[in-house]
Parts: sequence; C-alpha cells; structure tokens
Amino acid sequence: MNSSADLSKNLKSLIQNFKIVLDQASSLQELEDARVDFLGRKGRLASIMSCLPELSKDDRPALGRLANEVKDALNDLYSEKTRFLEEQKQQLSMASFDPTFPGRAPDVGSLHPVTKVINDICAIFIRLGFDVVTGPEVETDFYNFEALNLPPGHPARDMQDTLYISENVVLRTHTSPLQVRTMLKRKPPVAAIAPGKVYRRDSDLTHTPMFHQIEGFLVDTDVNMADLRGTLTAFAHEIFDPGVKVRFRPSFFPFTEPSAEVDISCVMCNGSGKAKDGSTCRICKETGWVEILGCGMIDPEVFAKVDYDPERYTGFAFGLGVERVAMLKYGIGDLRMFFENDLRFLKQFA
Ligand code: 2U9
Repeated sequence: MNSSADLSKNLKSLIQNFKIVLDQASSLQELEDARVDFLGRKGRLASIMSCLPELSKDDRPALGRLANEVKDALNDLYSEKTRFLEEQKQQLSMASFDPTFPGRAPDVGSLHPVTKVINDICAIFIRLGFDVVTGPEVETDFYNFEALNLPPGHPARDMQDTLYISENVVLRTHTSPLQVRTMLKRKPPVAAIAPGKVYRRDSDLTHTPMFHQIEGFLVDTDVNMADLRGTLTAFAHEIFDPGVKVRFRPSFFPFTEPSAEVDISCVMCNGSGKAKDGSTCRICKETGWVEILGCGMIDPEVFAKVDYDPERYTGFAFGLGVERVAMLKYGIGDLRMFFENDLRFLKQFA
C-alpha cells in the first residue's frame, strides 16, 4: 500500500532519473528507449499513476495534478533532447560532406565492337565513293533468293539455313536483298554497301542464328576483276594493316561468276603459321592465311532479274561477316562474347 507521500516522492524522483538517463542517451534510438521506459503505456509514470486509486479521495486531486506536472516536465525534457540530437546529427553529416572531394564517375556507355567495326567498314567504303543502303529484315522469296539466281530447290534455300515466316516470306539470310532493291531503284553507275542483321537456322560454337553482314557492289560499264581486286585489297589494308598480304582464291557463289574468296596473312602469327612459343597458330591452323570475305563478278542472270543490260554493264559484289572481322581485328577467340553483353568484355572497347 503506497502513501500519498510515497507516491509524491516517487513522482518527483522520476524527473531527476529521466534527466540522468537523457544525459547518457547519445542517439535518437536511445532517446526513444528512454521515452518508452518513462512515458510509455507500461512505463514508470504509468505504473505510479496506476496506484492513484489506492489513495483517499482527499489526497487524489493533488497527486493527480502533480502527476500531470511531472508528465509535462518529462515531455519537455524529451523534446529538448530530441532537438539537440537532431541538430547534432545534421551537423555531423555536414561535417563529413566534403564538397571538394571528386565525384564518382558514372558508367558511360560505349559502342558495341560489332557496331564499331560496321562504322569503320562503312567509313572506308564511303571514302571510296560507295553509298550506304539499309532495308527490311523480313524479306520475300524474290528479293532473298529468286533475284539472286537461287531458284527453288537450290541447296542454299534449304530449310536448314533459312528461317521462314511463311512459304513466301523469310528472315533475310544475307543483306543481298538490299542490293537487289537498290539495283531495281537506280541505274548504273551505282556503288553501294549494305550493312545489317541476317538470320540463319544455325547455332553452334562458330555460328549464331543472327549475325551481321556487310555486302557491297559496284556496277558500271567496263568494271572488271582488277577493279574488284584493287578495291578489296585497299579495304583489307585499311581495316587491318597496310602490311597484311592479300590473296584471292577461286570459289563459287550462285550470284557471282567468276567468284573468289579473299584471305589475308594471319593477323595473329603474321603469316608464319607458328605462335610465339613455336606451337601451331590456332587462328590460321598453321596455314598462315585467314579468310575475310567472299566476292565475284555479278552473274549476268542477276542483271537480267533487275533489268540491267548484261551486254552493257558489268559489276562486282562482295560479302563479309562482321563478327568474323571483329574477332580477327580485336583477337577475340569466342563468337559468343558478342552476344553475352558482359560489361567486362564491352568496356574494353570504350
Ligand atoms: C547481288 C549480287 C551479288 C554478294 C556476295 C559473297 C560473295 C560472300 C559471304 C561472306 C561470309 C556471306 O557472311 S558470309 O557468310 N558472302 O561470300 N557475297 S559475293 O554478292 C551479291 C550480292 C547481291 C545483287
């Protein structure tokens, strides 16, 4: 049983004790803990107040008033300390902010190596007088095959290579349809290159279902193999190195006759066939040469399809795989690198 004097003493000592606890509180969390302890629903003040009904009716009003005064005093102490700690926190954060400290540089994007190589190749041919043409990735059978001397039943139109949208509509398997479209729109002399994505039903270590090609062509009167050879040799020297050797090997394409494949001396072993440690060069497989593109004189059958007079005009065409050129140019050993978008890989081309 508490007497009025006991409760009054306990109430007054709350203020003193709260001051001691607040003095020691150094964070807003400790302050909150102290508030709950003294002013909370189950706190010390509430516990003393719960004894009020034990007092006589005469004592109760005075004790009630005292309890309210103590409560106000505790709240004032609490507010004062809150203000203090908040100000201190702000001052600390201001003090630790050094406006002269250099900022952290944000990551800046860069061109994808495939885009870089496309830009480089386009720049070379633009300087040689070629236009750049672009067009749809979904093509009709006529532009992708028929106009290029690839009649129905030709092995290159086989379902294995071509991704069909419908019987007559395909994802272009090369950028040649752009050259057909250009020839149908323009009369010779005309020279253009066609960069873009192409699609084939093929996927393994060295093939992806989508890759990038650049094809080019030039048609005029009196264009011959020497023009083809001079143009593509100049290109190889520009994109790789003026020191690389260039050779033309006979080949076959349905849209060119005669046709050739172009090799350069191996960029890895300088044509020696041997790696630095004397082992077999893994890029050229000891041959000293790597293939970079295919080319040839445009077949008169193709001219007939686009209404160019094959008696009057001749022309050359060529095609290359951009990823392949990028691999040789930058010494990249794995085709999949281009499509994984690993920032550690991409940042090297920034
Ligand atoms: C027209 C006439 C002729 C384009 C050519 C190649 C040779 C060639 C391949 C290189 C690697 C494709 O990416 S690859 O798989 N291309 O070898 N392309 S001649 O000839 C044309 C194109 C359009 C109207």
